[in-house]
Amino acid sequence: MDLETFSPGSGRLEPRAALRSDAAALDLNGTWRFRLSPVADVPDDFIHPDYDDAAWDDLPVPSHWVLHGHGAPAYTNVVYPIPIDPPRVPDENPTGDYRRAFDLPEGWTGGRLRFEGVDSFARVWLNGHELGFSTGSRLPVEYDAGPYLRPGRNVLAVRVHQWSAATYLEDQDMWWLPGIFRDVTLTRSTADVYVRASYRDGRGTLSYLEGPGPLGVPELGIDGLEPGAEVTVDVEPWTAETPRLYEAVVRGPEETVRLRVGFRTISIEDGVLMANGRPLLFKGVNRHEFHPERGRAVPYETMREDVLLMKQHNVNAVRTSHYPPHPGFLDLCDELGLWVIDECDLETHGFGEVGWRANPTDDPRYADALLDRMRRMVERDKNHPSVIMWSLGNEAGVGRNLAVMADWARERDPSRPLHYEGDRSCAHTDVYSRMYASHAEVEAIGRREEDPLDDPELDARRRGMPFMQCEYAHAMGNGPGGLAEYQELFERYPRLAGGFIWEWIDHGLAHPAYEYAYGGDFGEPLHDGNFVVDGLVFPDRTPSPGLIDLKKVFEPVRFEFGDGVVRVVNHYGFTDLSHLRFTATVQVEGESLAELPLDVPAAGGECKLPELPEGPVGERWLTVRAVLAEDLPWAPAGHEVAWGQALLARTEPWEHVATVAFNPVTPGEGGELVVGGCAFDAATGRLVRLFGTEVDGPRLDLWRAPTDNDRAAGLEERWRGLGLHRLTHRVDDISVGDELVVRTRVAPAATDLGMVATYRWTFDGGLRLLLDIEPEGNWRDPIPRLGVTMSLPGPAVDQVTWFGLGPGEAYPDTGMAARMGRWSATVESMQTPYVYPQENGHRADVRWAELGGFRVSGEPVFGLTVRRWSALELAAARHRPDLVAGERVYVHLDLAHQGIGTATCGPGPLPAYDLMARRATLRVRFDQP
Ligand code: IPT
Repeated sequence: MDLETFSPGSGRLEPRAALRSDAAALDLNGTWRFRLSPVADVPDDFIHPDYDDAAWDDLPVPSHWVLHGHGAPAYTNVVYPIPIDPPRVPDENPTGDYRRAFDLPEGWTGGRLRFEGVDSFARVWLNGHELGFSTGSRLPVEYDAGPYLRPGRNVLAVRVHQWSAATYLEDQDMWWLPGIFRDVTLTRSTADVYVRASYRDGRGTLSYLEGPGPLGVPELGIDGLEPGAEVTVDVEPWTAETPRLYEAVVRGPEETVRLRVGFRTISIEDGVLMANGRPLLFKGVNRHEFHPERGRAVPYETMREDVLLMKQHNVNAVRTSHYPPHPGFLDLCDELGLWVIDECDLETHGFGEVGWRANPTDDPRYADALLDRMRRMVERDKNHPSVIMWSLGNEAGVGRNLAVMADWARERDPSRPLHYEGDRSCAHTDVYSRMYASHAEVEAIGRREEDPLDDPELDARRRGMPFMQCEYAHAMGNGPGGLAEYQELFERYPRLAGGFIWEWIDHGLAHPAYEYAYGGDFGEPLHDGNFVVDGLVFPDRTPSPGLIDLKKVFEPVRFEFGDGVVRVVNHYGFTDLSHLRFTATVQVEGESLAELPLDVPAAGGECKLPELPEGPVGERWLTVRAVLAEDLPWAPAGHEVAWGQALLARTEPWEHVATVAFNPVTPGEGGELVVGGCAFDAATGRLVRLFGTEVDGPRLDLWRAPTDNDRAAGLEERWRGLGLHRLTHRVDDISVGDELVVRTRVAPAATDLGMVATYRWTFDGGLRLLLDIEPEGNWRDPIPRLGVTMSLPGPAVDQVTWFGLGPGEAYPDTGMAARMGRWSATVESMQTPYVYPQENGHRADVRWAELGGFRVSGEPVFGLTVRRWSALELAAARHRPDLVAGERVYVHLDLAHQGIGTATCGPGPLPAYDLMARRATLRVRFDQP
């Protein structure tokens, strides 16, 4: 067989919609027999029904063979793992032979073999007869099995090659995972149905374009609608917020087909993207299909979990990066409500490495294959109300085959705009889409002040288009930072239709030693490391802080506080607030005093706050929350949708601490200076005992374990270059009087940059530290952090309770989800387990914290991080299991941290979040709890 053919397949039936039919179907998923060969050129005697496969292995279908002990997965982002020489492929071409015997039910005749997805080149035989071959891994294919089916036992044989001419079209940033990874069925369904359901001002028009018989929608009184006919009736519209579906039934001569119809109209008016006549703002994510054990063979329950998690985190849109998903996913989007950009299975990114020479996108020999992919996607998914845009593909450069795809799609489905990011001229699209544009550029585009294209006609056309970021805010590791500022722009300029975060899930594969593996962990000679671990949820779908922040930033309800009032602003696009219940809670020092219901009109608006009770003295915060009033299909009643906080009364710093007579520091035994239960080493001035507990530090510290974003921004290199991870400390002066003053100079070797750090200790029942920091020399680069680190014996700290922002981590440009309150956590649970370990777990704006044997309070606040390993150990770790609790517990008390940004792809932190070396004073006080 010619693997190097440009042809997308042979023997295949015309593509058609994924439908629910009552026609008989045989599920051919399950245990197949399997054999892997390292090369493509293997005898094909296995196709015979009587071939003895006893020596083969079992393999589940759907699955990827590399995740079942045959070969290994490999990860590359842009680069091809094979030489770029289209359409040629290497002789080393992992080839999986599959066999499956099945019994045909009594009386069964005819049928189609349907494969929902095979990665990558599949050749199929039934009872020794060849049915054909196919490419297009994430697209369905059907063969007519009828002529070769026989009563009783049948044997299906499939040969799957990993590499073929089609490989050049599938260079998405993901694991290379071959195999029959989606469902296989023998079905007697042959029907295709095409409906279009539009909406305008309370009326829905159902156009029944194609189908095998009359169509009815009983709920709407529609009956006997013939193909080619159209009807307009009163309906409720479909939106992602109100996913109203109507069940339609098509009665054909051979089968009855059911589909769910949603009425909605997508349009572009004056350069604004609209749904049902109202502006549509994408609060989206890019979703790859991924499961840590199963790769892209994602179980239905997992797809459902994705949709539920998205809905619960205020996400309203998905781009199916970078291929059509399992059809079941789109059913879930219809049902639970998500706007979908359905993307074709096309990416040729690696040609960018060779100046786009021989890019298939511009090679007429590949035209059929590209058109075939577009057709199979559109035909399969054309009836989904959730699908509101077609995307031609991702990162496939420019070329004439884009026109072939676009022209056909416009003709076949004029109702959906076309998307493609890779061609800046937008010659073939209806929306202007970019990825990772900076805030400044997004703003310029919002004002229609972007740099012009060379071609004035194309420029004028593009300037009239809505703008979206198909990818922005790269969620790799700690981050992304800058979300709130993007959202603010999207909401300010009508031209901006929002965007899609890159990306939904970390593609970390479950691994016995590493917990989660990334590129290189399977010995791949060429790989892109942990760039595949860049999601809003961890591989097991635990939300990362990035997703929690995103939920806050995407909130559909906002609260603005005034004197005795709160203004509730509805940010939904299509619904009012009647499905929500509102409450107001008052907390003093994080302890709830009262929770009162709040009456909010369905349209939102200004509400008087209820009489708030008197209570103990302390910092008082008001929290207003919007929760679901009743169960919805995607979350139970009580689920929090939005919240806001306002400070009602502050306390003077340290006012709650009783002042006692000042105690002078006195010389103790063994060269110690003793005060209360605390002691300092007389020679170094270093605190060695804190209320009876041995302690090392606090000492000035500037280092943090670089984040992926720090690395990508070039900061790690500069920080290491400066030596900020290896500071030396020199004591210049110690004076003991009313206070203990220790003057030090802290600096890395090999530079004249340094910081003069002066510690002033006093004791008044509590131990009070005033640390003055003054940079010396010409500090140019942002520094990682500014604060102190101290360590104590591990068992000294277990549970941490703090009053400040929480419960999760927060950095200058992240942590929008952190709210003021009193929080408690074990040291273990204060760690954010990024798959690639890095700085994490910083709690911001902490007023005070209790850590077992002592309490630390700030004047007014400090940042708190507590770990069972040092920042150096954290920086050295490569996988989660590398982090092992040591004998010490490290407590970092910070004045400031460098921003996070999203430089792994996109801009670094906005300038306001750069931490420059500066004169600063840290004030903290330690007390016995
Ligand atoms: C962009 C890709 O479209 C996406 O698949 C992913 O690789 C992402 O980057 C980074 O994780 S392309 C890049 C050149 C901006």
